[in-house]
Amino acid sequence: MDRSLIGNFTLQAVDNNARAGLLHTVHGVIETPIFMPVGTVGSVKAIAPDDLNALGAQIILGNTYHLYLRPNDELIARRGGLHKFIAWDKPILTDSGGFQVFSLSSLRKMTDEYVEFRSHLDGSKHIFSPEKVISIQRNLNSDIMMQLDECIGYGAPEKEALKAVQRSAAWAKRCRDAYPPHLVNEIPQSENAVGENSRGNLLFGIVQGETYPELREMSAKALMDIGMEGYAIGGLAVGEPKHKMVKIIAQLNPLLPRTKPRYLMGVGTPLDILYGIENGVDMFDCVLPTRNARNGTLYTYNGKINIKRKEFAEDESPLDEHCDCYTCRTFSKAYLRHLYASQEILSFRLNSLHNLTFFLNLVRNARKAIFEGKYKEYKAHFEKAYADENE
Ligand code: PRF
Ligand code: ZN
Repeated sequence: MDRSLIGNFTLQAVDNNARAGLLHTVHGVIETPIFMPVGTVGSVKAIAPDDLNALGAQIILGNTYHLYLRPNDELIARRGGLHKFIAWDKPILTDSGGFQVFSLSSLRKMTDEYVEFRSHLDGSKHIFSPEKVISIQRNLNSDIMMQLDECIGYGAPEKEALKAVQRSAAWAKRCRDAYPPHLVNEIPQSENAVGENSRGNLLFGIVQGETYPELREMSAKALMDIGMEGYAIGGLAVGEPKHKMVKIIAQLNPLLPRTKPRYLMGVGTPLDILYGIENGVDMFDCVLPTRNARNGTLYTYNGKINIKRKEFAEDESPLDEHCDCYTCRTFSKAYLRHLYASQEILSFRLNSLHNLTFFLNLVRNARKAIFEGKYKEYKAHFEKAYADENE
């Protein structure tokens, strides 16, 4: 049962299991399904807020782990919060830091109480507890806060996965207690508060359980008993085969409350996103568009290309005939190849603008297709164009 009483999500249309909705936050309403560009340290790499607005980005992601270590959440609070600090007045979601502690820091010590780690920047020692990551995220004033969770890698024995599920559930409860529903319902005095559905900042739980269906179900139910404003699916895209990932998402679809947003963390490729939407997921984030932009891998309507390739040396055509971004409206492939070969900073920027446009259009057009009842046909095109994609 979903105990959360807060009406922060409106389901507008469904097409089979694919959903279109509105997610209400203090800093504005987000149209779902949505892709969230990643701005780990408070900047989407090579892209200014003006550009993000031009691309139609509706929400970006920040990171508790990074922003706590540098420049520190208290400094950001003194600057008026993360929105003001980075000059972005639309919604921000922050990851809780647990996942980054695993992937970036060293010398971790994990107990049921907290995780102790050393900074990847200077080796200094720190502790994240559920209460601490809520305090950091409240200092940042992120619209969507994530619970502290434990994400174990693919291939862990079931006993270990069970322990992580139990620990993550206990931590979800402690995050909820540190940020109870009455605080969510306190509508803050923000000049950006939009509409009567606006609420305070939201807290999302994270479903873990590796690829064990019973553990996934146990994890989802524990979170729903606590009551969250949204439900994330964590612990996927960490090395498991694709069909196992899709199977877990499909399994969770009927279990999670229909009236709350679902967020598939750190996913993914265009096809992963389309499979997620097909199975009831509303929100996605991934570094792929920006990271790949910087190494010359560009997404187009007809598949991925590598701008390095010699065949583009004298190609006058735009990168993607179907794209309306600044890069595609203005420059030839020949010039983009030259900028890349010369390792010009402009190459990062133009390629990132294009790739982000591609991912934002991918979900924007998926939303349109859901309203029209044509999601299956929409997905079919990309299944063909991206048939041999495997990264
Ligand atoms: N937990 C958290 N952040 C995450 C993940 C997770 O499991 C993943 C897994 N794909 C990405 N980011 N807190
Ligand atoms: Zn483009």
